[in-house]
Amino acid sequence: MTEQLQPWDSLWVNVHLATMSSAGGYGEIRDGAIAVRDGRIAWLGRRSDLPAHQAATTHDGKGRWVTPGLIDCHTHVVYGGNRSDEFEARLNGASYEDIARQGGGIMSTVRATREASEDGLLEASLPRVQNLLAEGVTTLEIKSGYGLNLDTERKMLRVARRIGETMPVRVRTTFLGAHALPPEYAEQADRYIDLVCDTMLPALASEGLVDAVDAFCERIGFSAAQTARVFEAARKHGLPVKLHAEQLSDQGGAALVAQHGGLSADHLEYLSPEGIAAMCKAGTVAVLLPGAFYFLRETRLPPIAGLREAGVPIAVSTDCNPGTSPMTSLLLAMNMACTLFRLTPQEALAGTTIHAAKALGLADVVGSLEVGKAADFSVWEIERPGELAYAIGGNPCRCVVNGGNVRFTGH
Ligand code: DI6
Ligand code: FE
Repeated sequence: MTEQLQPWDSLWVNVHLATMSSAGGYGEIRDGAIAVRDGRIAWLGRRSDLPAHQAATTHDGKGRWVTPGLIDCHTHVVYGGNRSDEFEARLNGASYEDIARQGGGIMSTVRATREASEDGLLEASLPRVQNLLAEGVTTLEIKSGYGLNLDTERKMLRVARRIGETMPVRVRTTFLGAHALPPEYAEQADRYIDLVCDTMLPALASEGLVDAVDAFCERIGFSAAQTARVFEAARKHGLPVKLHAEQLSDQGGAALVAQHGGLSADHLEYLSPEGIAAMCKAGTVAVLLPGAFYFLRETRLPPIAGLREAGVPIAVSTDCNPGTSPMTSLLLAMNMACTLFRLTPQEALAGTTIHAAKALGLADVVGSLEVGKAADFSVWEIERPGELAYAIGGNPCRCVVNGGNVRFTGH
């Protein structure tokens, strides 16, 4: 029997497809069909073109829409405790930078994360992951960065891996040891960077816990020179880099990560034209995080028009974290990207599918509905794909397929 004639494992009919495979559009196929074999998309197209082919299971999509599974490409979803107290302090007048300088902010989450057991940390993180998955997320990036010592960074990354093993989601881990300076290294940032580069990264990489390396290049984080050292260490281990860049000020971080062939530069409110040009040249994705913009009541907009003009791919993510974006809804992030940043709904959906895949180095594997890619897709009760970025609250996700395995979301 030739490869072609092997029966499909499953076939979905009576669906509309938003393939996201063509630049600038949804790649719509109305009254389409999509077939899965061995966890991959084996065929897709108009139902009227469906070849005669056996399928072990046929699903009636009831006229719903199918999109690529959503990809949340920037999260800190694994952490201990929460920071509702700081939310309150900020509403009483304190700034995020004030709180960070007083040992709160990231450090309060570091304390809670260090104290948690590995199982406790997993248990605390799972409800957040479940919220994301319920809205059609099939790929999730998870950063470390609330440990700031070897044992706790390892614990976070192990929890991230366990999420990928126990939940129906593809997880990519990112080592963010250079997130903040731990109190043990006060006034010794360079020595802490030595620890990150010479001890933590080699150990964690050799344990298979690291898929990419990130840093926080900021006045309250690390300098461009320190960030460059982290990137060089990543290169030694053959790991791709990305960066929290230009969130609160312009540190030239986007150009730096682009020079290192970085996957993405994230946040970007203070991105300069030089940064855009460098990202364009390197093919570095711009990851917009409207949840953090909203939660910090930032007013400076990322230079969307400049990014568009330069053709820099734009991704959108939750930045789910306890300090600046306690958000577990990627659909809300898409809505905010439209309302706050004036992305179009099509750009917002590209930002959580094909461009988010690129931001994770997974553009050949996921992010669009194409034959040969993983059968990761979500089925939605909507009338048109633009509806995903439109509604606030409510969850139109009815079913999710991960590597060909069907998961009903229970709605
Ligand atoms: N930028 C952010 O928005 C988060 N980390 C970062 O580098 C905030 C992290 C926190 O405040 O806990
Ligand atoms: Fe972040």
